[in-house]
Amino acid sequence: MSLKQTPTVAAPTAEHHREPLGIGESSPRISWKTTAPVGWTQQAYQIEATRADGTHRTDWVDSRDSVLVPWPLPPLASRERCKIRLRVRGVDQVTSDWSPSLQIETGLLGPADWTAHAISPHEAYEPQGAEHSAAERRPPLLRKEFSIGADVERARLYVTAHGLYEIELNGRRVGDHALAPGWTSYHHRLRVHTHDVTDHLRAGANAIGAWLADGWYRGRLGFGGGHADLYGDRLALIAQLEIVHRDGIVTVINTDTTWRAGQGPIVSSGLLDGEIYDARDEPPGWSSPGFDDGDWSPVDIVERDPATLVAPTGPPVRCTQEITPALVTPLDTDRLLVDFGQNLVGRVRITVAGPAGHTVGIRHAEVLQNGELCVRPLRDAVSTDRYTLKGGAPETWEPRFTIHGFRYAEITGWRGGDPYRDIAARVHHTDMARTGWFACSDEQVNRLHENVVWSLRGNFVGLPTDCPQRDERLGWTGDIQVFAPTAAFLYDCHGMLASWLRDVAVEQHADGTVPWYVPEIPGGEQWTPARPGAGWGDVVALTPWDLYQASGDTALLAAQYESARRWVDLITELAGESGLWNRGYQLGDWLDPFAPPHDPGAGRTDRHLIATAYYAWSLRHVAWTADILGREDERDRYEELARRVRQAFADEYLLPGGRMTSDTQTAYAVALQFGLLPDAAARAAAGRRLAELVEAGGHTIQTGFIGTPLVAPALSATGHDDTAYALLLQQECPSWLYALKHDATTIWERWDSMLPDGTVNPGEMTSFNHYALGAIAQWLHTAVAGLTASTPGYRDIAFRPRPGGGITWASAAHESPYGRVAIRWELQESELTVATTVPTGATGRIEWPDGGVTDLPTGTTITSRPAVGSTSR
Ligand code: RAM
Repeated sequence: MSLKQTPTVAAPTAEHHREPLGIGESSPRISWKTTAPVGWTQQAYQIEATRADGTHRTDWVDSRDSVLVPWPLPPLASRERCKIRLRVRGVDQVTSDWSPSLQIETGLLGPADWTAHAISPHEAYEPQGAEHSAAERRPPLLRKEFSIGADVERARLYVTAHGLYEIELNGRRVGDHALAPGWTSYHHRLRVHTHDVTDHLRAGANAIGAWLADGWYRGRLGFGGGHADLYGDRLALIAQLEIVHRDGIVTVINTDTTWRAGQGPIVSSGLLDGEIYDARDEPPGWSSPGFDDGDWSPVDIVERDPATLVAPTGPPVRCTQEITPALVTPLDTDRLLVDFGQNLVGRVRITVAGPAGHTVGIRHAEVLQNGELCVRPLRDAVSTDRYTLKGGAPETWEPRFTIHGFRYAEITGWRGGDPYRDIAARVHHTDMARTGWFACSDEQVNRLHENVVWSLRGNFVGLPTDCPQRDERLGWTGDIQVFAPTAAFLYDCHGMLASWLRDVAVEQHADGTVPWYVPEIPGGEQWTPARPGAGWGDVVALTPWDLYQASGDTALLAAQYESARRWVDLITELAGESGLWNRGYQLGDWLDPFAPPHDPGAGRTDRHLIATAYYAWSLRHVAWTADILGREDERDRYEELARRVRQAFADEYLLPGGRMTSDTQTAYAVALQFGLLPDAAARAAAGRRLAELVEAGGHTIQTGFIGTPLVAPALSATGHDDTAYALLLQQECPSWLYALKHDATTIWERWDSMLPDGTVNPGEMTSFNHYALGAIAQWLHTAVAGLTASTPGYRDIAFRPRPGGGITWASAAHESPYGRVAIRWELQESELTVATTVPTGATGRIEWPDGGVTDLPTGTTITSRPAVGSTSR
């Protein structure tokens, strides 16, 4: 009897959504992962959609594609629910069973769907130019009561705010999003979340209540004291609660002038300052029906163009982990020092009991000095939460509208209770799916990798930020530009970054200048007005491409193309005939350890060499993008420009004999990795010189933000893996592992954020949670473990294990668009054994250190080969 094994298909996904409720795409693209016997190839797929008007099956579509295939049906309408499932057929004519279903639901797709208004507490009298009083600035509560019948079929809440919000229905919190709606370019795009609130409603009287707080909208942001009211000085809520009854009738509860505004227990709340909360001011039952809001005030309608309301493309911020104290040290009778054992981002939850009016304070810091919190690196961020008890039974509290970057907390006013039980740190960030893992035989390298993961988590809060602790926390373009490939391996951050890149495009200046950080806020003389900066502005050309490599999503390239083109056109104008970008302000190899601490841009590599290198590299990316988008004329034009700039670069910065005008690691690494050298001989010479320089530097780091991500890959690409390993495994300052001596649990901003003598770097800019220098992790994934995508979306996978550094085994895994890709290699005596996993729909091959190639079937394969080369340290 022939027993043909049938393939199985997992539940499909729509676009890059983790939770496709309230999506903004009317024709979402569909992806799925198949598990099939070795050798199976998809020949066709068929999609079935169940909509209100019945179930529809598409014809079989002859295609091998399974990632982001076009929506096969008429577009979805606003609020439409649709169930999707599919099956696939192989070239062997064997058909799979139907996959499990995916439920998709669109949000409000157009401005006409909005009947809710933006409402804000009534301002009675507003003398021109008068400052708002503290009471007026106090974060308000808003509420409304309504009545419904027993026949609720389903209910949806579409909600956003000027400021931050949390919603309660009948006394119970709606959803678990934190810091919603997140920070976007508010004037252009304000994110709306959709919640299923069916279970919150009941027959008869109901009440909806909202907490509001300053957040990014009107809270103090930025350095040098910062600025408040950057987007406006009035908080507002926009909520549309749509209740569908069993007979199809819809009741809509909108934010409008029938709502009431009152004072809540939050005295003040700021992202940088922390939250002050007086529980004695909690109005009991305020978000339930029957509450007497007679002394609350009316609300005003304020301006908001519904055309600027957008659906999320990525997951919300959430609490993703709770950490209990690793060590609690009493400092005084009622003062505790709590060490959570991990530098993290989020907030502290306390459970306390005591008399009404007693206040417990929580201060935060990333490091200690002399046994106390070291808060100097926070600069003007106060980062202090204060909770005043209402008295009586134990009270549990966590601030609502702030987050801090910390490993240590100092609790003042602590009263009894077991701190190990009653204090917890709650980690917050964009709730992305983890997609990448790495491990090896060297525990220190594993910790380094773990630190990169933690710095990613700490800085991805709806947008990619530079640091979570001090008075900054901005969407710096250069930091994510160098880190995006690493991030896209570790987490599915496509949706979050796609949203941020939209903001970058809308905030790009009329002349094409890309702001240093987005959203752009005043930054003092150095940053405002923004000037075009190499490595930072190039985010618009490089990052969409990096995300495309991970996801295979060409729509992102299309969406960002104009922005990328405007950037390179601007630089072309600045460079003029020479093809060299050698004018204007540049950050260069920012934080080169040889730059003076007060002038981090004054690194040893010629800034204009770096600028011209980036210019050429971005031009090529624009040309490649144009090619994919079928814009052939533009492709040819940018390719030709790129060729000229490469030539100009070589003429200007490459000396006869193969040295460069800046004889630095960054210069050679950039030239190698950005393809700027004329031929193989020049590449080999640059690789040799780079290796010499790394060895001459005693394998300590001699590069900043620009060079650091490129040195190890450039060494690997030119046959100097051993040198790259020595660089990785160096422990003296500056090095990656140096930080571990100081118990680092995240990646630092400066190589010596903590000085060798254990004191905190006195520089103005000393973050302990900055992901840029963590870009080395991508070399761990692609070279140490050897997992690389050779075509976008991991459709073709090359496993290139390069054992070295005394490491005896390494492994990496990535949840790719086709399914799990994995490798684990092990050196035993003189044999290298490699176990690989290739998902259905992808191809895989091993490229051995000795140059041999093994083509792999799908599934898991174990292969061995005599080991070559040195593996000693
Ligand atoms: C610092 C930021 C960021 C960097 C800029 C140039 O203020 O922390 O990391 O991109 O400077």
